[in-house]
Amino acid sequence: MDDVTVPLRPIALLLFALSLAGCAQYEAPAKAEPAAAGRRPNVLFILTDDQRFDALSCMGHPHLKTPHIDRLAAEGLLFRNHFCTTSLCSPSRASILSGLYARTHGVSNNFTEYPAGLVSFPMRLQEAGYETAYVGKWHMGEDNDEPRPGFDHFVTHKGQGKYFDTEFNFDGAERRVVEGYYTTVVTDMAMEWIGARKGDEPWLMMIGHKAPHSFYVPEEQHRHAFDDVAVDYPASAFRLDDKPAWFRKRLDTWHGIYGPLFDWRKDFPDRSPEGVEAFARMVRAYWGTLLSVDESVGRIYRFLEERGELDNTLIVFTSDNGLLEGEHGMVDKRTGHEPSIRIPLVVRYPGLTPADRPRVVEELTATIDFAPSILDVCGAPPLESVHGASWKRLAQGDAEGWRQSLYYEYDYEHQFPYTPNVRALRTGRWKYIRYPHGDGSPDRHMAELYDLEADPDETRNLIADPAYAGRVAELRRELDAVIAAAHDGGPDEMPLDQGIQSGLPEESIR
Ligand SMILES: [Ca+2]
Repeated sequence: MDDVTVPLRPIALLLFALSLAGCAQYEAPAKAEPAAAGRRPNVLFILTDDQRFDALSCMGHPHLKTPHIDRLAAEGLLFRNHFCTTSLCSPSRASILSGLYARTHGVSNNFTEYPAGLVSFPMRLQEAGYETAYVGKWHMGEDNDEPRPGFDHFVTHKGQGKYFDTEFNFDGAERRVVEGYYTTVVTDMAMEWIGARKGDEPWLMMIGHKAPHSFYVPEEQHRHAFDDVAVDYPASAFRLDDKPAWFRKRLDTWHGIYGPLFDWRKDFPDRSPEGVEAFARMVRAYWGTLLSVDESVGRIYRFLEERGELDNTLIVFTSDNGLLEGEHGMVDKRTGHEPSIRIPLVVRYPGLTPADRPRVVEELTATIDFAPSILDVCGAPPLESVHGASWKRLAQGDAEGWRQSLYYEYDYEHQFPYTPNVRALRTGRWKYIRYPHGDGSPDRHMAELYDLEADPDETRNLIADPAYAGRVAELRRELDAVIAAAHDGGPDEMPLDQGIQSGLPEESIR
């Protein structure tokens, strides 16, 4: 086990987080503090839904232009190696709020409420005197649109919401259909609430976008933005010989490239070469929804600037999980592969990094780091126990002793039987993925090993190569240790893997 692998020891990590918070309270303000030093920053947390790490022009996307999000990065921090610890909406959202892995917070699927007694970072900020609000997709508790603890103002809807004309519940007092495009509507609501603040107390605004979640519907002006871009199935979709057999079983399903593609293909499965056109239309529509998100970021940036609050606001732009766009023959997420687990993170706050001195962070960071980081930056009391760590010091150039590996977990869902149980370890260079059956018996699916330095697209599975047997054994030992620590020594319980199924999910939960 590596000495500098922070997440392996929750108690040491807790002490570490406490010591950081202690420093934040007593240290002299850094030179980079804005003029309003001493005043705690506002927090604007912008959460997109299913945005993969490279769906930003500042992360190198060849077609999608996101100048407003890029500007945040150019004036702040671009985290290039940021990950979710479970690639699924509700579990990941609960990890963002709590700083805990899914197994510990207990939201292991999309049908579970955030636990009533579990403290979140918004609750801590509210206790510390922040005015707090949440607007948009919450999605922990499929049929519940009522207000949740920790927020003075709470506007959400049941389930996934719709790209147009969603019915929102306003503070539990009124349900009303708000006409218009979802991204614009939640942006308006957020600015209205921020605009009503009198400036006496700092505020937290969390915006939960629907975009770019399926079923992708771009705004009218962006509907044809990518019509001229040629889109093909990725090469990795046709290199499945050294991959686990379940990849091939997924190909024709709801989550495979030959399946219905979130209704972009009407006749399926379709393995014909012409079938790629439906796939191309789907991918272009996904990009199109993100153009509106970028415009939303630009509107709020200007709004904060006009209010004189831009430089005293910690702006966080991120997503709950990534998305496979045909890699390995897959669509959707849930798996341990890079497009599924790696997500965007852009942060702007001159109190961390002056706007004329932007910084790129290469260290491995994760959803479980948000709660400790935001509380640390705001000088609020930390949560008692978290699996994540504060990246405040990374933002200031101190990476000493930072984690060298990340744990990834996903539990098989009988409602979406297209991905096995997943337990994986991602280091700077290596990724090891295994698929436990769920009853403690030997794994029945082939595991995977990738050298991400030589093969960032995970095209060559090295698991069966005897030259890597020692590497596999080492990564397996570390994964077991991380799992034991993440579960506080308890058993790693998970559902039984009932295999890849071909049926479609229930219509109401798609
Ligand atoms: Ca999501």
